[in-house]
Amino acid sequence: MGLVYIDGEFVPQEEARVSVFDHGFLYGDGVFEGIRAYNGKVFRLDEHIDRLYDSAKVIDLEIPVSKEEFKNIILETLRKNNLRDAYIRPIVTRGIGDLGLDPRMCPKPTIIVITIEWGKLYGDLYEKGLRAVTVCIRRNAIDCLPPSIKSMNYLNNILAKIEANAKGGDEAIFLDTNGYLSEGSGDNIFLVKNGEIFTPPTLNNLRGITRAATIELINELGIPFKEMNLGLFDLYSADEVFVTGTAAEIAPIVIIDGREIGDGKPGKITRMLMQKFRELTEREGTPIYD
Ligand code: PXG
Repeated sequence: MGLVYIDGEFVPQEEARVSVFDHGFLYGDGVFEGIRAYNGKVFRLDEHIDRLYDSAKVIDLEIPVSKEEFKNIILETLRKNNLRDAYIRPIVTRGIGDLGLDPRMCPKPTIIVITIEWGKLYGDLYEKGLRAVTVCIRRNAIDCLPPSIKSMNYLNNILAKIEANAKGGDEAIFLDTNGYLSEGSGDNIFLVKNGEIFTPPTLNNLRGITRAATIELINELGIPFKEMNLGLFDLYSADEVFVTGTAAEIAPIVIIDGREIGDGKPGKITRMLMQKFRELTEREGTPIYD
């Protein structure tokens, strides 16, 4: 049975519980990460830890262990569970408080690390491509709940997912409150037009680690690339569209709101990047075992 790290202890999965007075539970007051390990190595661990601490900083939550200690907790949890290919979910909540909102009533953040064995998110959809739909619900406005915080408040994303499910989409695509393209419910979005690759700047979306890795690959391949504000016109008229995320990796989107993207099959540039990304995840990472 799997072991979950909670505040210094490794607890069997079935007994892994948090208090109903934890503000993570009561208010979604906390931050998290989603990390992958491939073949015994954790992909971009430093980047994920940096983002976790940045998210915590923005919500004024002081994580009571150092980054180095946090990395060791993650590696130790993977070792305790004998994992080599895994999805890793570190969570830091505000901790136990009273029923009021005030975070000052929560003296000690709760630290949790869940690890599970994990393969591919979308199965054969990587070959066939995903159907996506744009959703009515807009991405949280940057001056309300900045989407760059990876917070435990995921209702905005879940509302998008519910809408995508109802409309028969594999993934939801968000616009922001100004009508600019934002991201998917759990991934960043790119499009290809006339041999050039475009993605929205990160103000209205999560600063994806896979997004950053994908941009590195694009630059290595020498493909022209631009970060810019994009809209529905760009999306529907693109030659190729793909999403990037720790869970999704790089996944092609072939239909959006009933419109075929390009010829309705995963595009050449998307497939090339998927291959390069696979090689990257096999090649680099923090070793779990010596
Ligand atoms: N945008 C959002 C809103 C995300 O939640 C990404 C982009 C991609 O970021 P990374 O750093 O992973 O490249 C995420 C990823 C899921 C799921 O089920 C995805 C995420 C979190 C929880 C669940 O797909 N985060």
